[in-house]
Amino acid sequence: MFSDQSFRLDGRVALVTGASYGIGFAIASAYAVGATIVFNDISQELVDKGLAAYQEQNINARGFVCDVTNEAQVNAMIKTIEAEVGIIDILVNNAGIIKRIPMLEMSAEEFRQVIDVDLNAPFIMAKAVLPGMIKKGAGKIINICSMMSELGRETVSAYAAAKGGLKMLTRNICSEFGEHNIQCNGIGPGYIATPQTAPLRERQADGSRHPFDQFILAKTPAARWGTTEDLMGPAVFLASRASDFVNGHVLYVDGGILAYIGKQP
Ligand code: NAP
Ligand code: GCO
Repeated sequence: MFSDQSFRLDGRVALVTGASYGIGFAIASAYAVGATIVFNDISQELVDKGLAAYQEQNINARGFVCDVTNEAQVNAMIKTIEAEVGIIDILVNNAGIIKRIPMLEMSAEEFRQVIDVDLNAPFIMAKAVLPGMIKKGAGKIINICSMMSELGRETVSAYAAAKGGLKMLTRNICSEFGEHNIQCNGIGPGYIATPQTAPLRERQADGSRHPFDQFILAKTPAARWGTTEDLMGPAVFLASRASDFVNGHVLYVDGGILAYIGKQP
């Protein structure tokens, strides 16, 4: 039966990767209204920074140092979480990197590094949590995709390849595990003001907006950059019972970019 409880996450265990700050931190903070929060990041320094930030919001989060590309580290972390916190109900694959390098200048090694964090790691993470979810008969996996799951752009070949692949991994996890009452969906953030996009928003020497900043404002019907708060409601929806029949979908939270041809001259 539908009620206001349908959107609540009480009693759930949510693991958000790379969630010391930025989009992951915002999503975990939204989940903390009902769920127990666990996060990881790549270094102790970042985990400590994250723990302090959660504490400031009165959120009692557990933080782990874990490189999401390292299968042994991931499996050890999941084993500890399952033993000490509980089976993971909600996994958000948020950790990601970008390298903005023109394709002809990009080395194969640089390309591989992006694919490793943005595509191979969500596979490793999902593989580690799925057995627990199958045992429980329920689970939510949310992959943080991108505009680049749909669109290309100069300098982001590896990122676009990885995020396009992540969209298809999302559909495949849905296909393979839907019968276990496991939903795997993506969120495709538009251009969100975080440290990852700070170089694209830097003010020019004369105080004017960066040309890329102006380009994004013109491409976005909402005429602004997104905030990390903009992702909270969609992330809660996809983690909650209200979305139990939504599977293999990417929810674009982009202020309308994908619907828009761009400002007419
Ligand atoms: P971000 O700077 O990309 O934050 C990601 C976090 O993941 C950082 O703490 C990062 O650590 C961590 N991380 C990187 N590699 C890792 C690894 N191997 N193992 C564990 N953690 C690792 O900031 P964000 O902008 O909040 O991005 C979050 C996600 O949203 C990413 O997947 C990104 O691609 C996606 N996204 C962002 C936007 C946007 O406009 N900002 C739009 C669409 C999608 P370091 O700080 O050391 O790198
Ligand atoms: C870029 C940006 C994007 C965004 C985001 C868009 O250089 O074009 O960094 O890739 O971060 O992923 O959805």
